[in-house]
Amino acid sequence: MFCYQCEQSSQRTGCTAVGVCGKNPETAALQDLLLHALKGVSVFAHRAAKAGVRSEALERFALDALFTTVTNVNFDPVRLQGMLAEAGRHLEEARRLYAGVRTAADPASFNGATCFIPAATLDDLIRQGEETGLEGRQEAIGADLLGLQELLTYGLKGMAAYAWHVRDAGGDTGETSLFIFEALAAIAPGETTTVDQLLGLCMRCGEANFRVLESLDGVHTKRFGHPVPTQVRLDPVAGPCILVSGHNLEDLMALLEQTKGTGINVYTHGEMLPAHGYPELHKHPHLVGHYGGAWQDQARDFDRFPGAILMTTNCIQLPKQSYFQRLFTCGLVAWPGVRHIDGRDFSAVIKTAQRAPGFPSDVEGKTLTLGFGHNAVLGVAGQIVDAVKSGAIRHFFLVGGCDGAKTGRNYYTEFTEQIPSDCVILTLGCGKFRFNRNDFGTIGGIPRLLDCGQCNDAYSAIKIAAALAEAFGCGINELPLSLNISWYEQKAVAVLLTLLHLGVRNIRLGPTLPAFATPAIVAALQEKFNLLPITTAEADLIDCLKA
Ligand code: FSO
Ligand code: SF4
Repeated sequence: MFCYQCEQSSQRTGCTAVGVCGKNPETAALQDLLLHALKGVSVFAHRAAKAGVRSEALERFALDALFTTVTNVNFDPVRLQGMLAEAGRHLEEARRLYAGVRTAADPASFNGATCFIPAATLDDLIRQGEETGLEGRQEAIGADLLGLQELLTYGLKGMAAYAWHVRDAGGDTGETSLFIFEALAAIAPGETTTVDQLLGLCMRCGEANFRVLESLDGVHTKRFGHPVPTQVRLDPVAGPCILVSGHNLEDLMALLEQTKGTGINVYTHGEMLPAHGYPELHKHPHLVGHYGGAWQDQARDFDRFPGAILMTTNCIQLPKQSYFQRLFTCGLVAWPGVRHIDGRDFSAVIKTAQRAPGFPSDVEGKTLTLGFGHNAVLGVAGQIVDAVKSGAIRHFFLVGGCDGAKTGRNYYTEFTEQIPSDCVILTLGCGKFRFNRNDFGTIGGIPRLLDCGQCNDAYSAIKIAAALAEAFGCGINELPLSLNISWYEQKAVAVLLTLLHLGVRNIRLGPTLPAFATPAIVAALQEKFNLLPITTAEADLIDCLKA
């Protein structure tokens, strides 16, 4: 296997024997094959769409297949086998659609990924997958072109994950899938794309992802109301309990409905924390608080949690035996042997919670305040602008993105701790767990730490920055604003491409630069956007504040 799609990649070059995330070579080969098959589907689906013929089933499949291959989503070879069988059927359908409208090449004259036929057994599928990995492609096109193709692919994966949530919440994602078909068709085996074409597609991916993030904000605020500043309890309440991790607010909503009146208390974990800010979720009195830290703390947190646990999206890790039987997955998340919930019938989760010991007593303790989405922050925009004009607020920092297990990520704790007291920190994503329990105080009643939500809520941070720029009559790059982004997996890649598409410069990206970004790719991004690696908290702060 060879995989370098996330920040955790081994030796900062790529995972070969086994993934640092726990992905084994068999699963890696099946994921590579799924992506290969989707490229084949895309070649025909893109051409058919250009001729005005579309298929909702193919468009859905594009999102499912890409999100499935995001880091820490699906570790289950059997589920991947099922998706590969589906891929074979979708490829037939895409070929048929294209054949019906073609004005150019006969579908039989295509080769490469368009000829994919899923093997009959799991072992043979794995062998097929091994032939589609990155090593062979690197030999064929070189590290720079491969790195750019992968930058695009990971941006598409991240965007597909966000779009999957849009669709799940009732939004329309057809246009997103059409762009995915176009982009994947351009990098299907046998196609030739230049550096400039690939960079162009990456920027268009950022643009498409901006629209996805905007839609996601729209569907979530329509369904659950605009987030409002909310205090969240961080300590347990006596009684049976369910812990909900991941990003899917729809799953949490369904679970809250199904646990009404059962006496079960529901807690958020990891990226689910911002759910408390949404009025339609917060109104449930049995959504009692948040338990634990970010995704990489799950083994410790789940082990100690005395109830059932539901993982709605990434980032799942190898479950410990101590909670294996209390753990459930839903949506696209899968781990071999872990019970999977289809169709949002959470009765098995509820039964497990009822049989588990639950928390013996209330623990009084800390709370934290969140819910600073764009609506809440822009509601006090006048106050913020006045505070900047009077000098009470000197500078804004956006410190957010993903967390991870590496010690180098302490940088973000140190960085925020050293930010002077006349500066405001915007945050989002799971990276905030490095510092969100610290008391940053307020400036003239405005909290110094404004939690905009999940990484899924990057739209809020962008909207706030754009509104500030408008208020000051300048561009985002001229604002007293520094972006210090931590990345881990491919959703962060999609958000980065969106920021670059918007022309945002001087972004600090850490804790390490992507392994797929060759020196030539890094040089290109530095030249165009002055993308910066992190150094030390002290030096980076001085640099941010000197402007
Ligand atoms: Fe984190 Fe995981 Fe939100 Fe990612 S929980 S790392 S970018 O999946 O999604 O920030
Ligand atoms: Fe390694 Fe990350 Fe790929 Fe997992 S997803 S195999 S940790 S590079």
